[in-house]
Amino acid sequence: MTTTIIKNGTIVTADLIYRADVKIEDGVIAEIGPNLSGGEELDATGCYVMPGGIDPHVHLEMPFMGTYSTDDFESGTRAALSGGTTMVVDFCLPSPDQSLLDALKRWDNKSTRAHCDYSYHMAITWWGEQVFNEMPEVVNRGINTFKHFMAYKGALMVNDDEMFASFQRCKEIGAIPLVHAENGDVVADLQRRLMEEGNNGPEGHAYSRPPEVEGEATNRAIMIADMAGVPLYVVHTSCEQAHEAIRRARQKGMRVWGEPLIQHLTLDESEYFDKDWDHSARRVMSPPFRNKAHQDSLWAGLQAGSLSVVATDHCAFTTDQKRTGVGDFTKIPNGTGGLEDRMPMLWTNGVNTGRLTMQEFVAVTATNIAKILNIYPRKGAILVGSDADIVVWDPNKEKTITASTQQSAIDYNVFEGKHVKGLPRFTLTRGRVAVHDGEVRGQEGHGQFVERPPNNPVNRALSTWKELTAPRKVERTGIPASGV
Ligand code: DUC
Ligand code: ZN
Ligand code: ZN
Ligand code: ZN
Repeated sequence: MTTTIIKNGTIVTADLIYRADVKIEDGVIAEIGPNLSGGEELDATGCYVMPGGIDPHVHLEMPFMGTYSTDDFESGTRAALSGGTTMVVDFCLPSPDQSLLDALKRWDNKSTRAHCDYSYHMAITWWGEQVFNEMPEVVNRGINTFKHFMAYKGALMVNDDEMFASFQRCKEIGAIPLVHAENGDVVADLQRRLMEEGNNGPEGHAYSRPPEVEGEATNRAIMIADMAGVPLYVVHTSCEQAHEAIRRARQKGMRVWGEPLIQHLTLDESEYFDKDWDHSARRVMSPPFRNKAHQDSLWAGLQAGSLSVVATDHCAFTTDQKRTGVGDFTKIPNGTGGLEDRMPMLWTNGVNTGRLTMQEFVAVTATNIAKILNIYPRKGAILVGSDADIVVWDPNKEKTITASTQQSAIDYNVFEGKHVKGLPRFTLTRGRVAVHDGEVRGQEGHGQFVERPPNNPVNRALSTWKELTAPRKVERTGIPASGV
């Protein structure tokens, strides 16, 4: 049995701040209290002992836009640990007509290299009887979330009837739907017009995806989720219009969660204008960066609790990969990195500025998502019996972010030159010290798949719509129209 004791630190959870040591036995928290001894000691003097971060939104080695995202489960989870994140949730993406279970096999092969624990969301990339029939087995395999892309027309996008059918299926099987909320039809039309007018540079990407397309799709997904009677998790909420829709739904009593990204909280749309092509293209992601007013809205949402989780959508492409879009912004692979920088950037720009309390920091980086994903208190907690996924956080440790020292495998960093204060002294993944004073000592294959049992909280629908016929049809036509 290996025993480790974190000594002399201050524990910070989503609820409490108190001084205590933490004893870890075989990867699990065994005891919390004063003056513990009897094992390898890690000195946490001057540090906060917090649940390791959970990033619920990453794309590692993802096939996308004609290429694969460059960080895989090896470099991606190494980057995560380096920044204090101890669990990631990736997206399993079946190709058109591919069985969900076959896609899962591919993801299981890729994730064998993970340094920290992980899980997947299953994406609904097409719709049909097979998908409908396989969804319960996906839940049996420990995956209780299904992702729907309302954008990427002609590729990943699902139509509203498909989304409605899938949301209803999610309700039946105890799963929570996720949405990438952008109106894919309008985006495609704006892209075409911009290209026709000769606006083919990276700034065209931002013009083609205004806040309105996100606000519209967020509203639409919320209404459809309400009709289906399911909760809804909205990924990468980037603007006031989407935040407003989420706020309104929550205020009415719906379980709808919004997830701003650290990139949208700290970088703005000026990154796309009057910059060289590479600079802007490296920052092309969907949704794009917004102006300061939208950033203020996201920070306010975290403070007020109308937004629940800070993620990264880590989907890293090299400069060479980005350059496939020279002359046509619609071909620039969408995605930015952030896994390694999420926790230090949020601490620096949230806690150090007074916008977030330390407990709120823990809530939005770990505890809230652990509860939503039904893995609390195994993850996201400092409690006896919880996995020892812990970050020992030194609030006085500083650095300037630069690609030259990052773990990520790409050749730049969107936060290049940003100064952060607040970094891990130690990161522990199930009791194993993976970061020690800034030195990363990963272990490929240490990471394990975390099963997430079904947990669909009853969402009493506000909608007065009732299904006209039951069971509904699985085909793309024949879904009864709303009776309201
Ligand atoms: N947005 C991105 O920027 N990259 C991956 C997928 C997505 O929705
Ligand atoms: Zn997305
Ligand atoms: Zn994503
Ligand atoms: Zn040391």
